[in-house]
Amino acid sequence: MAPVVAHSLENLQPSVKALADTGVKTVPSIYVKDETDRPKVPYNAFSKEIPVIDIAGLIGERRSGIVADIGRACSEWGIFQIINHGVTKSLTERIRAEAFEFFAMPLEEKTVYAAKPGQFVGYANGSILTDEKYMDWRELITLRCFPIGSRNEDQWPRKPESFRGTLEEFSNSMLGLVRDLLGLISESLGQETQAVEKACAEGEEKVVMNYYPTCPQPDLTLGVKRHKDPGCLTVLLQDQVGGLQATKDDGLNWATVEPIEGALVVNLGDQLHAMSNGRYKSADHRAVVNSTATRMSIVVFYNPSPDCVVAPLPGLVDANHPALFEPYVYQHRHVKRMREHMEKSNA
Ligand SMILES: O=C(O)CCC(=O)C(=O)O
Ligand SMILES: [Fe+2]
Repeated sequence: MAPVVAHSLENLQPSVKALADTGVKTVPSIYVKDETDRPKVPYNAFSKEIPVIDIAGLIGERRSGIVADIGRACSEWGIFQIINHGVTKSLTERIRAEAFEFFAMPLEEKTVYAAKPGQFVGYANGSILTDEKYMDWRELITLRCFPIGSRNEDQWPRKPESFRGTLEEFSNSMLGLVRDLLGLISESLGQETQAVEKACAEGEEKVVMNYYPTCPQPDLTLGVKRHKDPGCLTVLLQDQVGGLQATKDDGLNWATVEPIEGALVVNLGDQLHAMSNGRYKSADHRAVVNSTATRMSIVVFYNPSPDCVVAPLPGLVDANHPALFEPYVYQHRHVKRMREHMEKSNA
């Protein structure tokens, strides 16, 4: 394990963007992954396998077909794309442009928003955790958006000037979409529309912006290591570069999500896997980088409230379908890793 360090200017230097800007020819060893973790499928070998679902006409007669498509995608992949989702192009373009401006700032200016020890929000290089064995080839900023009282507003960038207003607009619009999707997913499980949202208690929304500069040796590293999202539902806005990969056979084959102009990627996290009593997959995914184009993703995470008791939805448990998960408190299970890290960094 690498030692725990603070996200200070000294420790963030050089960030991956600074490395890319200076034209490094080799990847520093801290970014080089173990042989078995390195990507074998390039960032632009796009797959046609991951479902693309048109959700136009949600309230009308198309709804039952959309629900059926979503149910299939959730049980087979745990990841799919949606088009005609109602989040406007002008808003996604604005947030993208402003996030790009943020990452383009000198490291000194970004470090103003650096993650503080023990708090897993704000700006970081590689990972918000600082005790990872290998670093990821990315810079990121994590912004809490909902409930309003949970906002880390001191770390919401003040530059560009319109950033905060755009983030507010984007997170509101995405939260509306997330709620619609949770309704469709609940119905696809044969439950009432509000079932999953209610089961999350007062759900939390955070936005993570990932910036992946070009990398001289993309075969040796990853933008984000293989993982499943710890929360409930994730909606991701990617650009036209490509790099998000998912596997449904435990890493044997990797499918690269094809960038589609105007589409959003939806993936399920561990909490929906548990709430669905194992019927739906938590998407197993990672991001790869490349040597020609900088990539950026803007990711909305919807998680249960920290004190929420997570369990399979009662309507999905009966004599023939015993509960596969004992109830647990969300933060005890999934913030445990963060806690352990926090104890180390406070030591
Ligand atoms: O950038 C991507 O495509 C993936 C990002 C991701 O998986 C995450 O932030 O959890
Ligand atoms: Fe993820």
